[in-house]
Amino acid sequence: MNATLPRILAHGYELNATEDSFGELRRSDDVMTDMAALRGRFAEDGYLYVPGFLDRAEVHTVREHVAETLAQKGLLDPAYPVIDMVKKEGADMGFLADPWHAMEYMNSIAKQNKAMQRLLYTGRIIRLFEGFFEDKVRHFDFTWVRTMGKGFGTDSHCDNVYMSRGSSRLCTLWVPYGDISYEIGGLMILEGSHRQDQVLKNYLNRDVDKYCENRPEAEKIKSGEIPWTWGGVLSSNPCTLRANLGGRWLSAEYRMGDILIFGMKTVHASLDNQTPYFRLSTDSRYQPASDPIDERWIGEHPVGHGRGAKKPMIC
Ligand SMILES: O=C(O)CCC(=O)C(=O)O
Ligand SMILES: [Fe+2]
Repeated sequence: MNATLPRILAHGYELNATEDSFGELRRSDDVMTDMAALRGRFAEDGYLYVPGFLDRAEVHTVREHVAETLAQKGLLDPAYPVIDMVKKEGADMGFLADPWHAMEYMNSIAKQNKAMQRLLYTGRIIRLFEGFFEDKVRHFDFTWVRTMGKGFGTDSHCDNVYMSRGSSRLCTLWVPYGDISYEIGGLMILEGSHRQDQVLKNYLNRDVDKYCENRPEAEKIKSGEIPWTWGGVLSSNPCTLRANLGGRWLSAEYRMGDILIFGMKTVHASLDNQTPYFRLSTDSRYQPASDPIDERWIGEHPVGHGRGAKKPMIC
């Protein structure tokens, strides 16, 4: 039994009932000054978890700006300091279920937050990826800003199904803007899942923006009436997924300043938020500048999963 841990939930399922089902992410601060070792660690683990890599004050500034935006949108409980990001009772985040509204919301929060742009796309992060890729770095212009209220986290998936039209070396950077206890719920990674690409072959080959031209819903997808028929989720039951693929779910009680990097074929999800606090994090994407790029995520207003991204196929 993981006796010292609180209940850790994902999609309502308890993850930490036994030690062979849940554990902590391996830290990679020991290989940060040796790029060959860092690449080796990434190949071995499918992720890099580096606590305290970023300046906490800079991360906090980003949080201040987002908290202010949420307050202006009327989503925070006015009885608490804005910076605590306590969700107002009844504040409806339902619009995030629609991928187009979610994209607009994330893009506007990210674009107006200069501190976020600076933190993610200049300085230490870019230097780290330059060393890691041994190349100039290009990042997606779109930033995924997650303001997760009480409730289920993100279901298990690989990022490949959302952004695989460019570089195979694309990496995700996940950054927490707050100290995130297990009850607030941050990102988790399925141990060894990046080596399961044969088992996951059919899943990994899919692209959420491809649609079947010869199916009845094709017209609605083409016209934009419905965003997609499949949202990219690998499984909404993290326990059966783990039982099938093996490995433990790995996570951490993140602190402001920590970073987590992972590849396109690493299975991940996030823990449920059991508290009234919003969980704030971003995910952003980086690749070698000389590789092709997935055009869906480029430009002032990236098309994302919108109409212009859809590709017909015969099923
Ligand atoms: O933060 C989350 O809930 C999900 C993040 C994610 O899927 C990612 O970083 O790729
Ligand atoms: Fe993801």
